[in-house]
Amino acid sequence: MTQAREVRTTCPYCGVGCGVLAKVAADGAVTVRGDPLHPANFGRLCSKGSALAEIIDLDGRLLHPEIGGKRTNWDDALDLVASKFSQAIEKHGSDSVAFYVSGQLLTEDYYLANKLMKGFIGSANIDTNSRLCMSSSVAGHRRAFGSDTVPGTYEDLEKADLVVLVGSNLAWCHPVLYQRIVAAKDKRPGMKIVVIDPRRTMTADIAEMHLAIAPDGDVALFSGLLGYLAAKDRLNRDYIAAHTNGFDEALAAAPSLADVAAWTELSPETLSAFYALFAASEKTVTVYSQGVNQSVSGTDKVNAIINCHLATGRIGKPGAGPFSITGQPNAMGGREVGGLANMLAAHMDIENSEHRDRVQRFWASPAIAEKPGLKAVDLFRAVGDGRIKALWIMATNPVDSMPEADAVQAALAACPFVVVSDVLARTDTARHAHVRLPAAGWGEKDGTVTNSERRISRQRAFLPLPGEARPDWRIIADVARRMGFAEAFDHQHQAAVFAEHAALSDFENGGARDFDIGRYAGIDAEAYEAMQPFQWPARPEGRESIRFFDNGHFYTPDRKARFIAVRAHEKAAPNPAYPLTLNTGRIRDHWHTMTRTGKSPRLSQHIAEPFAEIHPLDAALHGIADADLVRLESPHGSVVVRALVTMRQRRGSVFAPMHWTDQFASNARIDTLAPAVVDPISGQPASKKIDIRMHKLAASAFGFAVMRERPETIDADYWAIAKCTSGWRVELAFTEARKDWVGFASSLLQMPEDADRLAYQDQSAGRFRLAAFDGPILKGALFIAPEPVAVSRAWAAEQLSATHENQPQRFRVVAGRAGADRPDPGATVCSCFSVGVNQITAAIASGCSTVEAIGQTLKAGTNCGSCRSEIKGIIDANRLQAAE
Ligand SMILES: Nc1nc2c(c(=O)[nH]1)N[C@H]1C(S)=C(S)[C@@H](COP(=O)(O)OP(=O)(O)OC[C@H]3O[C@@H](n4cnc5c(=O)[nH]c(N)nc54)[C@H](O)[C@@H]3O)O[C@H]1N2
Ligand SMILES: Nc1nc2c(c(=O)[nH]1)N[C@H]1C(S)=C(S)[C@@H](COP(=O)(O)OP(=O)(O)OC[C@H]3O[C@@H](n4cnc5c(=O)[nH]c(N)nc54)[C@H](O)[C@@H]3O)O[C@H]1N2
Ligand code: SF4
Ligand SMILES: [Mo]
Repeated sequence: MTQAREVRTTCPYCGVGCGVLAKVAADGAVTVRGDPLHPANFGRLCSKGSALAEIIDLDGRLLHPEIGGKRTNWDDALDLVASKFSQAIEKHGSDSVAFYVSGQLLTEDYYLANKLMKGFIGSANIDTNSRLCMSSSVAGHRRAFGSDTVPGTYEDLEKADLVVLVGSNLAWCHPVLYQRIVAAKDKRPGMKIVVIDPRRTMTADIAEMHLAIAPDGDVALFSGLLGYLAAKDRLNRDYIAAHTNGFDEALAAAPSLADVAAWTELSPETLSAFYALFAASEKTVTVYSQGVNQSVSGTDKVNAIINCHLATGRIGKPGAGPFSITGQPNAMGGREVGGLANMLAAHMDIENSEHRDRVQRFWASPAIAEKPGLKAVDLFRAVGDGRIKALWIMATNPVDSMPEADAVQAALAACPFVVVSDVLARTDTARHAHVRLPAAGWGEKDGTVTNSERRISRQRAFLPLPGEARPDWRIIADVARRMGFAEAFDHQHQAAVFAEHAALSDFENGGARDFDIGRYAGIDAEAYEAMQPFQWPARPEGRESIRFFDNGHFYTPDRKARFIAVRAHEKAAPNPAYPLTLNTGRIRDHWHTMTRTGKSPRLSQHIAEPFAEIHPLDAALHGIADADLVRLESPHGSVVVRALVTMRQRRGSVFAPMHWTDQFASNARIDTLAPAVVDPISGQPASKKIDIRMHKLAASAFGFAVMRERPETIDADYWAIAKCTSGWRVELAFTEARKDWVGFASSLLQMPEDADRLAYQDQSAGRFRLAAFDGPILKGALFIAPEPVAVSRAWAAEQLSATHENQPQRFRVVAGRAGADRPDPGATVCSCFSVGVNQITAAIASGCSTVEAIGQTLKAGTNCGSCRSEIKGIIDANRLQAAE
């Protein structure tokens, strides 16, 4: 019998980069826990990290290479990919092919993809989903620092007296980092938090100040702050003189307080209070992510923030600095290898002939890209108009995540040759592939990732490779060899790829480039296996500071940082045809296009349906009530989602998550609405400010169903499906009521003719209920009503796991009612222990008045802690109710 073993690895989700201990029991069962020794998380994990064992099953996996949708062998698939790419290059030139890659590749995969395209194919047509994610931060860093450097480290968030979170929903998107701030604030209650976000997110619940800024008011806000700091004499003149250029021009661009107020729609009092707090807090960290990056003024927002830190000398010091926090597990690794179309490898510049020459000599390559390649939006346009003849997509799902997603879909459908490497067989993108290559997933592959604080950690395999899946780096090297580049891609082990990457970072560096991990240039397989997490720089000689720029020493020609004179754009006139602003983003328990979190019953319970957060006044104006279905429309497309009416939303704005795809809902791909409008400097799409209109979808019937097997197709005008413990749960709506509900139920529940069923129908009232049993096992149940169905979702889903021996128990299912002995837990709040809102409310009623007390009574919030702010929200809401 095999022995149980525990493997040190890293979480494959967000850029916090938490260490994970994955334990494989003797019987093969996998459990995970946080690695207490990892410096990113010290043992903590969030809800997504805690549920990692639920997503490693082989359900839906792509396990064999496919050509034209048919299984084939690796040799044929690789030969075809290599020959199609070679032919296109020969016939149409090297710019007629492209790679579209991902911040979810490991550094070794990414390094080889970039090397193949830029050094051997000789084009820079490799771009990445990081274009949609933090390219504005990269551009802002390069403008200010001359390099793409993140100056600080996580510890700074704990040491700061003031943490300003701009366009970051840290509580849901970087939960462990958020927990670290919460813990620091508990210890040092004087610490202040400011959240700048148009909507009141869960993150705002720990904030002293929430500035509900008008969309894209950030340039005006921070430019105004620079003016305030100068006016109040709070500048660090020594730092400005010694280490920077361009201060006067930047200051001259600062707007008046009145202008800032007009731009941000914040009162002068609120602005002054924030400015005074910033001015007074020497130890300030400004954290920012997508509310800053994903904007037409994204790069300017980044520089407006950095300007304020340079002007006060608050950079690279313990507890002080601007901090761009990355989304994906290896967004930073991608930047290090130069995976963006406008970068070279190892933080070198494609426009710099010396750099190009250096990289080419190091690679001993036949070619080197001479100019930047196509950025994501332009790249898919070039696919659409036929300029790109062969495209290889790795570890990303652009048919769901790119703006003008329907145009991207059409472009893929028209492209002569599309290759998709993915772990799943069915994604909205893989559907359009001529060749599908089965990639090894998390837990099966070995490599490195770099987190937001420049810390490089190992991901380690603890599972065998399933089917014929292979690690991405190996697939890329196999194709490169077949294209005639055998010598440069003869790596036998991922350690050899990492060693080469490390050697390039140190090659003719001599302190001229920030990214240097030369200490690892000679690493062998054994040392690589034992590698501990480390932060760069890791130069061959000696140890050095883990922070950058405290003493200047920027990477510009004169070693000084650059202030950038940024001005707020003219405010666009409202668009009467599309009067609302759609803001898009994330929820706590789902990851992007749900290819992994959608497999987890626990994570699928927190929010099981696509939705739109709408302000109560906007809802009233549109005749929309909570739980109605609404259609959101832009000139590019339309979606149907559930209305969530909430005061957390700003008037005039609607928020919808980016997660739902055609695999999980009838019509909820949010990027079909987004125009492909980008920041002119970074090329990053403006995913947070989309002109839309909205109306209520008149439904004649609503439905809810649970079933053991996922139906092949769902014949309803609206549906959304989510995994639950023993099957699936589905929300339904119909514009016209049906006559034959039994027929509908038969196909939805995949009910055999002779199934044992109980049904109830009131045709005139539009009500129908049916439950089908296989012995004591519930096969499925369907509930139809003229209004949104009021059955407890958690209870109904649980019935799939329960046994129903006798008739009263079966009747209860049809009645949609729990017995008095089984109270309805309500919507899941704590995913780790499956605790619902009703259970928490009951505990509050019986005397629990703190998050800790709830934890002691129900365990809720005591594992990953991601739901603690929601629990606090429920306690506060109950307190308010009691006071009324
Ligand atoms: N649970 C979960 N966590 C994730 C991910 C996930 O899919 N799910 N994805 C990861 C990835 S790749 C990324 S990039 C990160 C993203 O992490 P975040 O950037 O924190 O997440 P978002 O929800 O995209 O957007 C953040 C906030 O920006 C606000 N915002 C919108 N417009 C503006 C504006 O004009 N100004 C300001 N100041 N704020 C604005 C939005 O209201 C939103 O609350 O999350 C990572 N972590
Ligand atoms: N409207 C709107 N759109 C957005 C955003 C937004 O906020 N709003 N955010 C943008 C941002 S920040 C991001 S990062 C993107 C994310 O968008 P995507 O990158 O498109 O989303 P994912 O679902 O993470 O796609 C990853 C794919 O890789 C596969 N995969 C997982 N592991 C591996 C592996 O090891 N190898 C290979 N080959 N494949 C693997 C998964 O199955 C999945 O199909 O979305 C962007 N789009
Ligand atoms: S915060 Fe959560 S999702 Fe992010 S790395 Fe840590 S465990 Fe993974
Ligand atoms: Mo991202």
